[in-house]
Amino acid sequence: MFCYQCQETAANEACTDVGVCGKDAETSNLQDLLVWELKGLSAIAERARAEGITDEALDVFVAESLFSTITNVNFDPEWFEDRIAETQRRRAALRETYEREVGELDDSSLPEAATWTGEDPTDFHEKADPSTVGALRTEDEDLRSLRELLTYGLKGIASYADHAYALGETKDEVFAFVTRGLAATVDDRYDAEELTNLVLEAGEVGVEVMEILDTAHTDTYGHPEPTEVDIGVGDRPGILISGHDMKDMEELLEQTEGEGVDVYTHGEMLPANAYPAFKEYDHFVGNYGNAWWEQHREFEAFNGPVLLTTNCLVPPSDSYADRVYTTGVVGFPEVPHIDGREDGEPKDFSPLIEAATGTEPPEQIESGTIPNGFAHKSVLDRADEIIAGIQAGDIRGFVVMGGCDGRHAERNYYTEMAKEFPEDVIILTAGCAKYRYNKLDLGDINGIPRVLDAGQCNDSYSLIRIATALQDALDVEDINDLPIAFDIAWYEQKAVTVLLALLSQGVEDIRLGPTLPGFLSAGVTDLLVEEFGIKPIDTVESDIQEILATI
Ligand code: FSO
Ligand code: SF4
Repeated sequence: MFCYQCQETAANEACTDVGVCGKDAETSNLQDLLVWELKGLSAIAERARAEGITDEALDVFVAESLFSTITNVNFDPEWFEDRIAETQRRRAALRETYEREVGELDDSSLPEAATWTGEDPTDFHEKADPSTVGALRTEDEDLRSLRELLTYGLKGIASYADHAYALGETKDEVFAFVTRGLAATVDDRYDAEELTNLVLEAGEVGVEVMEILDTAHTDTYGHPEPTEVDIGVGDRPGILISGHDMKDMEELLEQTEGEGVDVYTHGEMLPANAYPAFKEYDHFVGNYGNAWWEQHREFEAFNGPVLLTTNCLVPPSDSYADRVYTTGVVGFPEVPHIDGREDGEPKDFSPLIEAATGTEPPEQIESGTIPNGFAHKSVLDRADEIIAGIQAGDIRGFVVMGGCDGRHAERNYYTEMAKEFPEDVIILTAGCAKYRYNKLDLGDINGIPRVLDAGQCNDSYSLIRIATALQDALDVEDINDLPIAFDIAWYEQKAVTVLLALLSQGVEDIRLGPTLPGFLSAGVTDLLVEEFGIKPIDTVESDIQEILATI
């Protein structure tokens, strides 16, 4: 295996024996083969699109399949064997349609990924080698780095498109870009410059897809409201829901009402607590625990069943594995899976309700509340107060410390940064990075909390909306002249999309930590440094000083 798609990759170079995340070599290689085949399928789909042949079901299949290869989503080799076989079936059907409607496809004009066919899992395993179908098939390091950077950006885009699709929001342009981008990574005609342009375009499409998802969430569940989320526990059995899928959240709350069980969020599902539609449920108690990487201890102490709707799943310990359920694109061998929706019918979460009945209530691990619900509407509703605060000098500026949390001890940097900023600095956040400082009680400035949490990683879109609204209000032409600095933490591929989205908005001088991506070659790093001023984090002391000098 060879995988270097996340921040915790071994030695910041690559996982080559087993993933630090727990992914085994067999699964990793099959993921490579699936992604390669999706690229080949996209090469044909791109030609079909040019002739006006589109297929939304196929686009969604591609998006879901890409999503399943994001870090900590699916660890089940059988899932990938099935998906690879299905990709080949769908590719053959698309090819047939194309040849019937347009004319014969010349194999010599297609990449091998569009024509290779394996008969069965044995063939898949033989083919699934990193140097044949994975990152290492590209020898030139800069080209490899750009192809992978684009692929990871597309994975994030695909995941957000998939969530929006579940809520009935979709845009063909997004799927069209995913098709074009995937096809480009197996097309030798694309040189470094063209791939760089596609990487930057992925940022623009990233903003677009986050906007679509924002509309899907807010049209369906209302705009998040400032909310003090309870982090204690009730005295009834509980079900814990993690991940990002709000449709799953809705159906779980609906089906558990009146069943004598409480529902709690974990990790990235915390922002569900701020949506008006979900606040209606009395048995929705609050949030339990912290970011994804602390789940071993926390799932164990929770006592009740746990539902993983998306990343981030950590291979479960024996002590609670029998209480874990997956759904959507998440999977783990031997862990029960709640099937998808059929014909508009909701998913059936009754196995979790049955499993919860009679269990001990969650063990109390914390108490108190944490503030949430500061997405664009609730922040911009107070724009006048914020502008007045800036003009009066009460608010010196803002630091965006969004992104991901993770296991590395160096991430303590973000806690220390939050503590060390002077009291006239406001922290804007989204994603699970916030767990490093959202329980610190950093106070407020004239009633405006010093930590404004917009929500999930996809709600980074809110941070862009807030920045552009401030630009208008303060009559600042260049986003970089605003009193806002960016100190982003990354872990998995959605964060790559968020980073590219910020770059597409012209944001410069972003600090990125705790390490720069292992998949960036020296050449691509130079490009990001020269063009955008991206820099690694340094010490708390020097970064605070530098940031304060710029805001
Ligand atoms: Fe994982 Fe966290 Fe939201 Fe990231 S829970 S790490 S960017 O925030 O994606 O899924
Ligand atoms: Fe390693 Fe990250 Fe890949 Fe897992 S996802 S195998 S930790 S690089």
